[in-house]
Amino acid sequence: MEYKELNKESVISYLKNISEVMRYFGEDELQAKEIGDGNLNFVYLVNSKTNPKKALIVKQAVPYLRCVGEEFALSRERMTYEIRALSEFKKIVSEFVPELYHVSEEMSIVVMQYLDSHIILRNGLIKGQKYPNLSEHISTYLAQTLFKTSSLYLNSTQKRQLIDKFNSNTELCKLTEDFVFTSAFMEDETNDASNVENNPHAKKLFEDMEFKEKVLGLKYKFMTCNDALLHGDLHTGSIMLNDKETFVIDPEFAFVGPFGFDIGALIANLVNNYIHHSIVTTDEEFKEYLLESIKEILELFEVKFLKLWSEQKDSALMRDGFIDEATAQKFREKFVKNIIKESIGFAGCKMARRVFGVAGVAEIRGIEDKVLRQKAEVMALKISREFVVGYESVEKVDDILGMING
Ligand code: ADP
Ligand code: SR1
Ligand code: MG
Repeated sequence: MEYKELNKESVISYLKNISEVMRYFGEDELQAKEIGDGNLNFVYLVNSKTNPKKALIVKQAVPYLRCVGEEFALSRERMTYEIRALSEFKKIVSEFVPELYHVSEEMSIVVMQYLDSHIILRNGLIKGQKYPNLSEHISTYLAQTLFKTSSLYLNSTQKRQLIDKFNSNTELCKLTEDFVFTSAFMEDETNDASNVENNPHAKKLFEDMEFKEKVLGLKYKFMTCNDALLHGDLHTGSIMLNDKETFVIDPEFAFVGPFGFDIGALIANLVNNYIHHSIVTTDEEFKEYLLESIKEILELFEVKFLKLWSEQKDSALMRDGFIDEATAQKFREKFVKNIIKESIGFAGCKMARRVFGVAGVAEIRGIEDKVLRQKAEVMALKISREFVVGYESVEKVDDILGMING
């Protein structure tokens, strides 16, 4: 079918021709509304008029960047990578990926399970909601997806095929190169002009050569490392959950990149939330919960990743019998420590880009009181600087907590 941009009326006619979807809805009359709150795409909630709980999500990419407008062209091929990544991750961690009902690369569409009792993690955390399974679930997600798409698990052919399948996601990789590693740290027309102008903190950041030199090193890793298949945009807006279940959505930025990038994205966004609660609610107990969650996620990730690795005898990297077990153990432990270090460098870039860059986060840019917002921005810049300049000296998870509340 030739590509057509849908709206809340035509999405229903489109679905009427999709047998897997109509099997789900039966003869029910359907209604649709657009509920997208992301930066890039359109998301429709389609449900039965008589039984509104019978519902599916239709997500369609349009040939531009939604948060900027039609003048910022962006090819809709990004949905092809989202479809591929959802399918790939479904094979590895099916419990954390929504059910897919229909996908179409031609229409840049995915129809998936409606997560009706789940909330976007960012929104839950802003309200001070704690999630008892978050650390356990997300550390499993990270360990499984990163390990099982890497050369530590796959054989050489499988790994190269994975790179071929994902690393032509050039436009979205370029968006990250530009918006996460570059424009937010210099004068650029895409920045949040109302805030940058005459702002001494922006001037200081843009002139901070020690920080920017480290950012260049991290950007280079992002551009050249082929460690594992990444989600590519694993902020707290890409996780939907409740007390029992956790789902990871929106992997359109997927590509085979550095191990630390997804972990860093998550940590950055948890720290942004910590900053929100430090400045806006001053809820000490919740701040403690956030720090505890960061610690748990990183420590559980290390344990789970190492366990998966110790059980894998042969891979693209390792041949059984190549080294003795004690040497292998030492190699693995050092390797995982490096992933954690690197993730903190990426976390720093990810935090700092949200201060003056085109896309802010609700925790900071959403603060209405200007004085409080600036306090939050200064705190974000201070922590992100600690992360970016100091990530190579991180030895243990407590060093990271020290950088956050130091
Ligand atoms: P974008 O690619 O534009 O960032 P997202 O995939 O993040 O779009 O989706 C935007 C919003 O749509 C999410 O923040 C969430 O509120 C809603 N959404 C997306 N997928 C689902 C789903 N499977 N179930 C319920 N809501 C969803
Ligand atoms: C214009 S950049 C938009 C941002 O939104 C996505 O969620 C990514 O984080 C991207 O950098
Ligand atoms: Mg998104």
